[in-house]
Parts: sequence; C-alpha cells; structure tokens
Amino acid sequence: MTEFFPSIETPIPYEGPDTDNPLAFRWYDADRVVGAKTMAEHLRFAACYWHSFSWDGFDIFGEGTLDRPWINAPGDQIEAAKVKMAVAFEFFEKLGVPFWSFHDRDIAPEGATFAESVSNLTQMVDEAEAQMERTGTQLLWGTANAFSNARYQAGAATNPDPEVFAYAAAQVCAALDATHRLNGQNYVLWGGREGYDTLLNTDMKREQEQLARFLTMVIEHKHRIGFRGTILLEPKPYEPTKHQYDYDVAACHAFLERFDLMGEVCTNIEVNHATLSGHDFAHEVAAAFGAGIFGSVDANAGDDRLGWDLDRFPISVEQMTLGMYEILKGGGFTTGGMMFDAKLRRQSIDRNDLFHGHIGGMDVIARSLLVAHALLEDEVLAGPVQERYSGWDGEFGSQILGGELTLVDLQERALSVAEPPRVSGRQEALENLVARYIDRAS
Ligand code: XUL
Ligand code: CO
Repeated sequence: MTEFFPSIETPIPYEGPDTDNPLAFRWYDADRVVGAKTMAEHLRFAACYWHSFSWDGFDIFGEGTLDRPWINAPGDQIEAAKVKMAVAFEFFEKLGVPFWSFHDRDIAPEGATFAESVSNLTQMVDEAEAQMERTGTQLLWGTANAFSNARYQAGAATNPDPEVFAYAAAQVCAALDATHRLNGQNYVLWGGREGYDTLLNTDMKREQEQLARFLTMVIEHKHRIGFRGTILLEPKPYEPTKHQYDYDVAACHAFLERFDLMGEVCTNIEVNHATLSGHDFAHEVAAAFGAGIFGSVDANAGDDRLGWDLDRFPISVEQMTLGMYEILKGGGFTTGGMMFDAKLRRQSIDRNDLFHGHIGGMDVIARSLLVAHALLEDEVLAGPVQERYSGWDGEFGSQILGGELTLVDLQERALSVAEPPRVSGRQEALENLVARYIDRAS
C-alpha cells in the first residue's frame, strides 16, 4: 500500500527546545535519563486508534471533515479495516510512539451476528499481531466498545435486561482474549452508558450490583486465561449519561471496597474527566495513589470555557506538571502509561495535523516530567509539607493517631495548654516556586 503520510520521516526526531522544525520533538527525548529511568520508560506514551483512525470529524452538528477514506468505504469491510490498520501502524511507527490502544469495534467491524463480530475481531487481531511484530509497537490496553450499538442504549452491565448484560459479557470476553493475545499491559473498562439519565426509570442499587457482578466475572476470566495485565476502571462523571457510576476515583474506590474487589482493579485517570468531575487532574492522581488504585492516564485535556469532553491534546505544562509530580511521588507507572485519548479539532484537515497534535502533547508531558522530577529531587515541596505535618511525627501526634488518647483526654489537656500558634500555608510562595521550576526546565 502507498504511504498515507508520505512527507514524514521515520521516526520524528528529537531536536531540542531551540529547533524551529514543527515536525521534531523539542522536549521528548526518548533515551534521555531522568532519575532512574529514561523518558520513554517514565512516560510509556500510547496513541489511540479510535479518534485518529475511526473518526472522520463528524459531530452532533455536522458531517465528517477529515480525510479518512476507509470510513464508510464501499466494498469489503475487512479490507477497509486492514487499510485503516496499515495507516494506523504507519502513523505509530513514524511518530515513534511505543504503545497503542484500541476498542474491539475500532479495529474490526461489528458483524450481522455475534459470531461474525468475533470472526472479524480474530482476523484483525491476526493483522494487528503482524503489524506489532513489524513495527515493535506494543499494546498499552484494549477495551470493548459496549456503548455505541443501540442495544446498549440502557447500559451494558447495568442494563435492566439480563440478555443485554450477557451480550456485553460475551463481547468483553472476546475483547479481553484479544488484548491477552496481543500481550496488552492493561484492560480498560470505561462505563460508557453505565449510569442513568433519570432515576424515574432506574433502580440504582440493582444496577450497581450488576456492575459488580460483571466486573467480578471479568476478573475471574482474567485469571482463568492467565492475563497478567491490570484491569482498569476509567472514571467519568457524566456524558453520555447524566450520572455515571464510576463518577471519579473516590467513587470507584468506594465501589471496589463495597464489592470486595480491591487489589484486583486500578483506575485509568483521564485529565478532562477529572475536570468534569470538579477535580484537578493532580487530585485524581493523588486520590488514586492514596487508595492504592493508580493505574494509567488518558492524557487528553479539556477547554476552560467548554464544559464537555473535548479530548484535546494537552497544552498546559502547569496542569501536566502538577499531575506528573503526583505520579512520580507515588512511584510512577508500572503497567500503565500516558495514553492520548485525544482528537484533532475538526478543522485540522491536513494529514500531518495528527503528528502536530501528538508531538505537542508528548512535548508538554516530557517537559512536565522534567519539572516534576526537579521539584521532587530538590524536595522543594516535600520539605515544606513534611515540616507542616511535623507535629504528627512527634510524641503527642503519635499518641493521638495510635489511639492512646480519648476525646476527654484532649478536653482536659486543652484546659492547660495555650492556643496553638498559626502558621502560613504559603500557597502563593509555593505556586511561585513551581512557576520558577517551569521557567528553568531544560
Ligand atoms: C470516553 C473515553 C473512552 C475511554 C475508552 O470519554 O475516554 O474513549 O478511554 O473507552
Ligand atoms: Co479515555
């Protein structure tokens, strides 16, 4: 097949911050060592299949704008899927991105029957295996699209009809098998329609119990087939439903505790989903590490003025630095990575715009890694935080936390001690410090 991106050299080079070449990395230098790991090892970048290759720019107001000739192409659908896959791997290889991610329906068309869908998927997994072998691209995660087909209008696992639950279970079984075959590092469950639009027709308690049963079956299957990757829930508060059960990291944590699934499942945190749930990206990362359920990141961001899921390539070094700082502080990625669940704006119709989006996003995150690493190395934030809580490390604090003192003990003590002195929280000074580290990153 002729190349789809003929003007791009393989792979995109690193040329440093001073380059004027828009098709070179300025910050992402894969082999550069930062602390104990290379940038590539720290960040484990992945590109996604769906936004870049299965979407032609259509939105609710209008038709597609992007040049994706294999979409809705007449003729054999598997042939079109193979063309799409060849272009996707040409892109991954030319970008030099080490990982990719897919939904079952992105790589293989849904058939007229379930059997046909499975057969389509199997053929395309064969194809993916060959492309991965050829290019060295690895699979960060696979997932099932159990939200686009009309059968899932009322949810997949949380559907009021057990037949739909069963269909989704069959689909996830095939998608997990496919992910296992392709040596995926993780398997993601984003609950597209697992939530409700109105409580007037919804039994929330029952739906959550169904969701837990579904997840338990997925975990059982993972162990049965010997899949060694991590199962990840991807929190999102709403959109497409009015309320999604996996609302945020805290809701996922409560769900996992409630149904005794801790230790088996972690979270895939998406930057803009964090924002939509009323949190900062860094908050969601810190919450996940705090609960022991940090897994992976979908690095796409939103827009300050638009309150929906925009899937923009990240452009804020500050936002990504604060999240990266929490990731490094927590010990970094294990099976997870930085996945671009990001899409072009629909006016970005030049083929190379796909490179510009990913290069920019990878540079922003690589630069954020450098800043976050320096902040951590110099202990400029850890020092003040440790100092702030130092009372808790002393004898008195330890007695309280150790359960040696009662409410009455503390009341009696209050009668004889002076008012505790107040100290500054120094927020502005700390923000200035972060800004200084961003200025200095090199
Ligand atoms: C939807 C979203 C999904 C998941 C995978 O907002 O983020 O693309 O990442 O299903
Ligand atoms: Co996502």
